[in-house]
This record gives sequence, structure tokens and C-alpha cells, in this order.
Amino acid sequence: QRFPVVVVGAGPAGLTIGNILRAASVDCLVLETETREFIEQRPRAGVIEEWAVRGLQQRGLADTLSERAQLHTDCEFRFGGQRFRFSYGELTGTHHFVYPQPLLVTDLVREYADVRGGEIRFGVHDVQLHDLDTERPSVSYVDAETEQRVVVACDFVAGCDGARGVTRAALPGHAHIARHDYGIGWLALLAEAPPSNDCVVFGIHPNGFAGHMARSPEVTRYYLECPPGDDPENWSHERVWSQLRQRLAATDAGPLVEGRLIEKRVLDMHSHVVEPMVFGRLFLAGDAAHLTAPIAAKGMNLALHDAFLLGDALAAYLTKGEETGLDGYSEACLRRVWDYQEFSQWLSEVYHGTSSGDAYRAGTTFARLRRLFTSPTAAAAFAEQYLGTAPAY
Ligand code: RFL
Repeated sequence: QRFPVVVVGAGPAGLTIGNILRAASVDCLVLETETREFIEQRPRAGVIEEWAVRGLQQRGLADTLSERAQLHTDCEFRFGGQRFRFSYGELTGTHHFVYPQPLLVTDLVREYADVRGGEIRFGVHDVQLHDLDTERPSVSYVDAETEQRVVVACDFVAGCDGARGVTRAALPGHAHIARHDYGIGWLALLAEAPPSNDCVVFGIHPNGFAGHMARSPEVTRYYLECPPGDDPENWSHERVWSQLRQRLAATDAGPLVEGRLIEKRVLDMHSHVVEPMVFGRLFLAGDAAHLTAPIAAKGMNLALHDAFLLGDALAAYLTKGEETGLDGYSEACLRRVWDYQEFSQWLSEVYHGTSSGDAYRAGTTFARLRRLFTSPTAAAAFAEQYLGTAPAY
């Protein structure tokens, strides 16, 4: 078998690249370890930045999203028992789109496999990359049905298999990986309950951070700061809702609408960045190259940014022999990656400073928060970073 491009991983990054290649009539093969049903239901992100939605629209990938996504223009900080609304939409004229990641993945798989006729293999295992530093790389995998190893020759490999995939491990030993561990855990919850507020809420409280994010009229995501590595079983239904009520309490705030917890998992907050994102014929994209702790809800947006650049660059090279996109790929991605990493680090201090037990950090956290609501310049800078600026290209 031979395909010009093998894409490893059918997440937002891999599927977007596959779709861009198919639109340019470039053949590619997507390999995915999970089943189609599984990836279409895996709950994760929900917040997509406006420039990313425009990028999907330009590539014909956002028809359903454009119809069904909710537009968000405000968020609310709660601290010191009070609520402070932050209208970033008014400040910037742009907004966030809330559209659950499994719906986006469902749309992208359908478009790739059912509409654009792209090849995809689900349930593969033991994916291995070969000869990446030659002009004739290949990828091999064990097929789900036949249990036979299949070798696919290709020109390029797009490594889009997420934070726990195998493509990053194919980098040579001297590859540079910068890591940051926040030393904090978040209990990520999905509640079968309508949202309790008309916008995202960030609760900054001595007991720890709490977050409220609408996902759909029936489902709401909540987060509770907890020790890293904590066992979700330590968090009973009663403890979760009592902590959410305490940490999100504020004068004039409505009651929380409680519901059954349908997801409860602990995420340890850490990030890493691979530099450069390219080795020979392997191009990494999305979480495979840079894991971004979900503090500022940036991961999927970065995955889409990489995918637009890599999809366009591969299509330009394979159809017209243009090399500039591939040559500049890593640098162009990393500029946004580091910008978003820095913002996540800044925001982490806002969320976690007061619960650190350190009176000095608590004092500076409140100073940052007050500045957002007293300095128009600080507010404008925050809004710009929170929404992510449109790419220059
Ligand atoms: P994905 O989505 O992890 O997809 C990788 C795919 O590769 C498959 N795979 C393999 N396939 C073949 N061979 C292998 N050896 C393989 N190993 C793995 C996997 O099964 C999977 O299908 O990576 P991608 O495409 O880079 O997309 C990244 C995003 O998924 C991620 O950054 C976001 O989910 C992060 N994130 C958020 N990002 C946002 O922009 N906004 C948010 O609101 C937001 N909320 C979140 C989040 C991540 C969360 N978790 C679970 C860490 C909330 C949570 C709780």
C-alpha cells in the first residue's frame, strides 16, 4: 500500500488535515486506535475561538457547527463573595463558540470518510514509524480485523495522535521537550444538568478554583481544583456539589442546578512543548507536539491552528511543489503555542494563587483580578489573549 500522507490519529488535528488533503485531491490514510463510536463520544473540549471557526468555515468544515454552536461573549469571575462580569465580546467585537469536541469530531469524520471519500482505519494497534529521516518513510500497524501487520509506504507522516500517542516517541533522543508541571489537579466533571449561569464562571476561592462551563442545554462541565493524582472516588456526589456551592457562592448568584455526574476524572495540570515539531518526514500537530493544561481552554484551538498550517502546506507541496509552508511550519505553530502557554501560566496563578496557602500569592492574585476590572488597558489585553488573536496569514 502507498499513500502520499499517513495521518496517525483521528482527533481534531488529524481529521482536519485529512479533510484539507482530500479537498486538494491528495490521497491520505488516517489510522486511529479507537473505534469510530468511541471517538464520536469522547467528551473533552468545548470552547472554540472565532478565528478557528473561520478557518474551519473557509475549508468547508463548519456547516453544522455554524448552525448549532452557542456564541459566548461574557465570562464571570467570582471572588470575595462577589460576582464580576467580564464582557470580552464588547471589548473585542469577537466571541467564543461553544461546540462540544465529540460533535466536531463526528462532523469531521463524516466529511472526511463519507463525503470526501478519505481512507480511515479504526481500531488499529501497535502503530510504528519507519525511516522518517529518508525520503521513503513508512508506517506499519496491526489491522483490527485481520490481526495482520500492514506496511504503508508514504511521503509524509502527520503525527496527530495526541498526548499519549507514539509519534512523539519517534523523535530522536536529542529532541527538545520543554515541560512544566503546575503541581495542581482538576477534578473534571460533566453534570447532567442545564447550566446554572448564562456564561462561563470562574470561582476563585481559598478552598480552590471552581469552574462552570455550559456544554449544551442538558450538560454542564464543572471543574474543582484538587491535589494532583487525587482519586475521583474521594469525591462523592455530595462533596462535589457542596464544594461547587461554596467555591462559586456570590451575592445575587442564582443556585446551582444539580444533576447526575456523568464524568468524574482527575486531570493533573502539566504542559509540554516539542521543539521543533518536525523530524525528517514526520510533522507533529496538536497535542502530540504540545500538551496544554486545559486551564485556558486552548488545546483544541492550537490543534486546529497546526492542522490548518500543516494541511495547507502538505497540499501545496504535493500538488504544486511549493516548499515554503512545510519549511516554516514548526516556527509558525510554535509562536502561537508559546503565546498560549504563557497565557495559561498567567491564568493559572489567577485561579490557584488564593488557594495556595501563601498569603503573598493570594495578595498578588487579588491585585491581578482587581486590575482587570479597574484598568481598561488590562481588560483589553486580557480579552485579546482569552479569545486568541486571528492568525496573521
Ligand atoms: P486528540 O484529540 O487527543 O486526538 C488524538 C487521536 O489519536 C488517537 N491515538 C492514536 N491513533 C493511532 N495510533 C496511535 N498510537 C494512537 N494513540 C492515540 C487517539 O485515540 C485520538 O483519537 O488530539 P488532537 O487532535 O491534537 O486534539 C487536541 C485536543 O483534543 C485537546 O487539546 C483538547 O481536548 C484540550 N481541551 C480543550 N481544548 C480547548 O481548546 N478548549 C477546551 O475547552 C478544552 N477543554 C480539553 C478540555 C482537554 C480535556 N482533557 C480530557 C485533557 C477539557 C478536558 C477535560
